[in-house]
Amino acid sequence: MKIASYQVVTLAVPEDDPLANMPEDANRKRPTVILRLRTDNGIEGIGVTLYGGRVTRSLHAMMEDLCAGIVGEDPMCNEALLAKLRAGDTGGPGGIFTLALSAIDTALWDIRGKALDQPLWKLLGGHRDRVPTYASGSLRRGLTDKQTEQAARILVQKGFRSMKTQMALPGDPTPADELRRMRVVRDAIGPDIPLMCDINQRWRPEHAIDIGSRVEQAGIGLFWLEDVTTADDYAGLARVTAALKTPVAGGEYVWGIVPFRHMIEARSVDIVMVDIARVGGPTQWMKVAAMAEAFNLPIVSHVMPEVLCHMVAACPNGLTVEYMPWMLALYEETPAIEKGELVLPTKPGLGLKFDEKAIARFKA
Ligand code: SMN
Ligand code: MG
Repeated sequence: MKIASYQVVTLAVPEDDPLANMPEDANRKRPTVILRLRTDNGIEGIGVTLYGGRVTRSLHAMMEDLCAGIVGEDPMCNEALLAKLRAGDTGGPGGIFTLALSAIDTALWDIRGKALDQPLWKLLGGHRDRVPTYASGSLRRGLTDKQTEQAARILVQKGFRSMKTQMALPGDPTPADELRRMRVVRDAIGPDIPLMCDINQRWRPEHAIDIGSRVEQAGIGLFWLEDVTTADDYAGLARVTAALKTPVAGGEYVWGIVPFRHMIEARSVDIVMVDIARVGGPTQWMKVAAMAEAFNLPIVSHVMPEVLCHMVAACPNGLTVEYMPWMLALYEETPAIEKGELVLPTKPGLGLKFDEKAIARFKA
């Protein structure tokens, strides 16, 4: 089997909120680049990447140039192909190079699954066929307290058994403002729903310790506090992690696998979060999972649950999948949620098929 051809398409996917229907601006669009990688025996593997922002045209071109370099190669040899693409002057190791590589590696794994007639989660380790999931993307810091309360109630009504909100509110919030927002969410969802909270690197370490402690003292009960400060301030993160009882999660913002070594060695986080696009695809994601396992740390996914459910289900330390629904509309069907758990597909590869009508509608 050989890679025969490829097609790259840039999409503009609406920034809606399919879970609670509480968008900040549904007219805003998220640039997304999709890849179809085809083999000489008729298999098509798919991959998706994002975060190109204003340089999405460059990301698109990067993906085409990289794919051109693997035509004629064996798609089952991910490591050899990734090494070939990394060699020479390719603009790596981070940035749009890695975002493009991630989609290519995903498509290669999809091809492998289809060639072997096995779902990806089994090929990667097959630890379990269901994984816990939590609602994400709805309880954003930009909403008012009232909107947040409504959205939280909707998520509970929809059957989500775990969800994520945000602090570091817009403007110049006092610690009391931050605490008020957390009370709004906790009161809306009741005492029993695990609640995560994302800071998206917006606090100083001392700020995180102050507000994190107040949230603890108020009995809000957080399942984790995420990206409390600058993602590569490993010592600063470790200070917060040591000071709080609340588990600290982080990792979505760093590139490749090496920063995880530093983060884990410094005990910067209690829960390792890995973004598939920034780490460079499923091959690299699984390496970080193994690193975390060796340090007795759980691993969690970031965005694209329809893809990441495979990786979290594959490894023994997979904790939960972020149900960030941004990309669900790209596919004919995505994994169902039953009793708060994602049901892993039995179809080969990713088990996903692009919805061609949606793809045509979103074409940039
Ligand atoms: C997040 C950040 C960037 C893109 C999507 C989502 C957020 C999360 O940090 O964890 O959901
Ligand atoms: Mg986050």
